[in-house]
Amino acid sequence: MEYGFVPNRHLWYFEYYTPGNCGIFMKIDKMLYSAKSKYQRIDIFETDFYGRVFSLDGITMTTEKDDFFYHEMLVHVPMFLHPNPRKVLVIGGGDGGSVREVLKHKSVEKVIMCEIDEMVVEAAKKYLPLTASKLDDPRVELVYEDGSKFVRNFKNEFDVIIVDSTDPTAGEGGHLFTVDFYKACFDALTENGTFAAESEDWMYDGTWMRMAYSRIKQAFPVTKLYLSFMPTYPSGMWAYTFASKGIDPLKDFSEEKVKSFEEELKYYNEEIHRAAFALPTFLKKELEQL
Ligand code: AAT
Repeated sequence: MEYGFVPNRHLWYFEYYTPGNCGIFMKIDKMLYSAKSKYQRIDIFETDFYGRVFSLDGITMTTEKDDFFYHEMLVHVPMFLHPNPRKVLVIGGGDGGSVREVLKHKSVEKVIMCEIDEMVVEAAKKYLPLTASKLDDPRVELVYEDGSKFVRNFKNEFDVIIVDSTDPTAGEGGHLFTVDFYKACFDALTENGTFAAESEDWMYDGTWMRMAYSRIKQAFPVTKLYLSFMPTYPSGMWAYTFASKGIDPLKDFSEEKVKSFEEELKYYNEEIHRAAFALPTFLKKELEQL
């Protein structure tokens, strides 16, 4: 590993956080892929510290070092809360990390991943093999369409819906942050249906975090925000919203089910599940007002 700041001999990646005057940077060891799709600029590069990094329009989506923090927390919370998830819809998530986690649950017979940008999926399969490892599994169906339109084709169909979307301000992500979209997700879920959506961070994108939560609340009777560490996303503290037609994320949670899970999990466990729903006082107060 090379220490020290020698800017002229290297390529550097800078992600600017909202409102644009601070952020994160990394030294690029090798560019693996750069392209402009119809929707966004896609970059995948090798770094010494974070492993391979996938970025869209200069915003970090996945790094090999911490992809499990985000994907495990987004996926296993709604998956473990459903009594028997068989059919799952992932919206966005083109790198494949969410699908990989969904398929750790043996009850799953089918996962549809609706990603708007086929070029993201093709690039992930080629350059992010650890994250995209399950995209060719026979239980997976890939659909290339705007998820906010696709979900409207279904009523009472999916046991779990996972929204692994870009920020509302980036690419086509905004469609996945509307009340109409969340209502369509509600309709597409079965009676015991559970739902989770990435919901930004309090520090830099608090307006969107509150917006996502309050809009999901307009569509679902049970809506709870939860948090996890996510080192390479803005502020390192990431928010997600769990929602359901009736299942409560704490009262209906079975610790035994998690303890007896046979697949390897690196972040999520039964204690983390409960702890993730414990919110700091300032955040609790803010959400009570919404
Ligand atoms: N799991 C990786 C993390 C992501 S990727 C989000 C994906 O959502 C992208 O591949 C993008 O192309 C896709 N996407 C964006 N809009 C839509 C849409 N309307 N329909 C379907 N897919 C869409 C998310 C990282 C979170 C950001 C952290 N700051």
